[in-house]
Amino acid sequence: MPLSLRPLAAATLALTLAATAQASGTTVFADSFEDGSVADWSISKTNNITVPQVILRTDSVASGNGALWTFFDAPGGGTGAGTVRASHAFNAPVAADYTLTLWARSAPCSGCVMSYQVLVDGNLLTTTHAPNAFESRSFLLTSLSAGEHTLTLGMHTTGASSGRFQATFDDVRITTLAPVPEPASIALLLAGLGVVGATARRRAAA
Ligand SMILES: [Ca+2]
Repeated sequence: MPLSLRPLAAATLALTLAATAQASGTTVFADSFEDGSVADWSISKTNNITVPQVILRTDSVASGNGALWTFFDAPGGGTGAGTVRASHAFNAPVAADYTLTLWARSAPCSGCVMSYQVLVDGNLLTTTHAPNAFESRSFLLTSLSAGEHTLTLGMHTTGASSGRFQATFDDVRITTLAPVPEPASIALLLAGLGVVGATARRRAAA
């Protein structure tokens, strides 16, 4: 190996070792709703819903003592189809495939269909009718770009007459198996590249 390539090889090896250490998977977002608040989730809704609710649920959870509850109460006479959603930002540290897992359920609906919905960056991943029973779901987020993204969870009904229209979520987690370099290994890489640059400058000067 030419002498000038050795520092670069060392830097590459350092990065590879750092990457290998992270290969067991990295969680970039998780919420099990056990901290007693969902105030960090923002609310959105369709125009016909007057009182959207995104609150902590404690009486029906998939695990622990809290879950995210999206719902509205329709007055008698109905509001038609409606949606209430909760959104939260998450950061993807590297461009890669990510996995979103969660538990969700909706509720029965007489004369209509009530579903839970999952969206990432506004793209609908599913609309699922799951009356009365939590189900475990997993979604592959393919080729997510590095940077900030938005996770949205909510309920949708095809037609609300009167009563409560709802969906509940728990144990939300986003992970990736892609190497996510820690700041220390990034510094090591930059230091390695600095050595390469210094070596090249010395050779150019010689
Ligand atoms: Ca929980």
